[in-house]
Amino acid sequence: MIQITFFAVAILSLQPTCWCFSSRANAFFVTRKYQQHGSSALKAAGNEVVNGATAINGVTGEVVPKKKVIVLGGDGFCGWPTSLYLSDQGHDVVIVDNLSRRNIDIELGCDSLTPIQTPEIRIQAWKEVSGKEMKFVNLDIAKEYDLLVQLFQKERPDTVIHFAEQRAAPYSMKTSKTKRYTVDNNVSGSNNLCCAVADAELDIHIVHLGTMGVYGYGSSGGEIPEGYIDVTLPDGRAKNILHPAYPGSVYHTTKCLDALLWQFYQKNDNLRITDLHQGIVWGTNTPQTIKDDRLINRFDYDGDYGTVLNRFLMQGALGVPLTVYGTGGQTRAFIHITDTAKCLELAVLNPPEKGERVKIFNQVAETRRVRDIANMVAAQTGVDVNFIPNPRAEAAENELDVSNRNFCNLGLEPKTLDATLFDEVTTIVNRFKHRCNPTKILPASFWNKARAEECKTIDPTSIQIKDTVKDKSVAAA
Ligand code: NAD
Ligand code: USQ
Repeated sequence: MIQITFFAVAILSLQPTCWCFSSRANAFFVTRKYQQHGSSALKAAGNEVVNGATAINGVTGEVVPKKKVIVLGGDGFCGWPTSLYLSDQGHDVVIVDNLSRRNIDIELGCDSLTPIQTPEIRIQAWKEVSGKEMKFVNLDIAKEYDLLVQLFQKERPDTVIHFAEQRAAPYSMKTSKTKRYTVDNNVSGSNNLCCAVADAELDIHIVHLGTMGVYGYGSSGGEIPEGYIDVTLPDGRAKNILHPAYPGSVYHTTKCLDALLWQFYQKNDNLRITDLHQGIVWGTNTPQTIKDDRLINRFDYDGDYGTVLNRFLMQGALGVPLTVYGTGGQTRAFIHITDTAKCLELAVLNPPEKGERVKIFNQVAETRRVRDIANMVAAQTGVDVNFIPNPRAEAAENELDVSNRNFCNLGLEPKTLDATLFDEVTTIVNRFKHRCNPTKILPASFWNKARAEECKTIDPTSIQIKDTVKDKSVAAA
């Protein structure tokens, strides 16, 4: 009865350009296309009338059934803003994290440039600013298997988003200890997740954050499709297979191993799985994290965890020459953090059918060459571009052409690199630059002995933050 009333009101108030009804999981939902996305009138109607049974698709503006989502790794750089975004759209969110990333900060003697609060304070702050509850569970998904199964049985989620992996390529290549930790943690976590979903006997949709790096960065000579590729086998047999894996670090290798686990468990246990091959994420805050200082997102800037564009923006703001590795000829895929959250929402709302093969989406906005990005940041900030020996074993130059049609077909209009968005990051960096440890800026992990030898001239103590810059930031703090 409540739903009938709601849909009557929703239909009368929406004036869609086109819509239809369908039924899934015993609930009706409205599919419609809007001329304008994200109408606030629609939000008000949805939230008021159904009293929490629905959520909003922030990309298309559709009213959708609310989902219960467990976010593994929800304390991290991508997981935290995604959790807030999903909660803001009306979904029920439970965060699971073992805080290993915070412990690695201690191990490396480095910290997020932004002062991130404990999970408890973050969740309390979100409740105060939004009125919405989220739970936090401290659990190691790679080691605490029984607790993971029990959690699934207790919470009965519709979806589990899996961000909970060691995600830095340089950290994964640092020592034999970090190589082994990365494989143990990432592969065990993903295997445990699949086993736990099967053991819990629940129809849970797994959404995993993979990486563009599974395809490799050679120049394949054409567009990289989304996960699967048409090939011709000997004797002219046509086949569509998983794209060959060509990882460039131990970390990227774990994502290739994950991809095989998804294939196996989908086939064997009939699991619903979506694997998102994400490019390099940049930016820091989102419309949710800026609502309160206590919600601020992590910002990694060091040579192990900082990713290239955020590092360059930070270096530009500090007046430090930009650290371009080798010729800077590497072309990579990029996506802004606000779009990461939107892609996750689209994946959560569009699970594969039972029995469907693993859905694979490329989660990228655009591709850019590293030295071109450095030139953009240098032009904006006036710092020099410094070409330093490459600590990584990677192709000096590569082209990259990537399909992102799956997300675009679901309505995503991703943000591309632009000066206004650069300004947002620069503002954050300016505010917290007094927290930067300049000895952590240069690379400190080398892919092999030859790379380490070539990088011997790199001196971590050589980086000087311009005094005027540092004084100003301390005064502003
Ligand atoms: P992050 O390190 O900031 O977050 C990962 C979180 O997972 C951390 O909070 C960590 O404590 C937690 N975690 C790790 N192992 C765990 C375990 N065994 N049990 C419970 N929690 C565990 O990383 P991020 O940048 O947010 O990346 C999230 C995911 O997205 C990763 O899988 C990464 O590979 C993928 N990804 C990230 C980027 C990027 O540019 N940041 C790009 C593409 C893909
Ligand atoms: N680079 C520089 N200077 C720097 C830092 C990096 O020239 O100061 C270069 C690197 O040599 C590399 C490129 O920039 O060619 C990208 O490096 P990165 O550290 O930004 O990204 P990467 O190691 O590939 O890893 C990051 C995330 C990882 C994610 C991956 C997506 O840490 O979790 O999977 O981006 S992708 O690159 O598409 O595989």
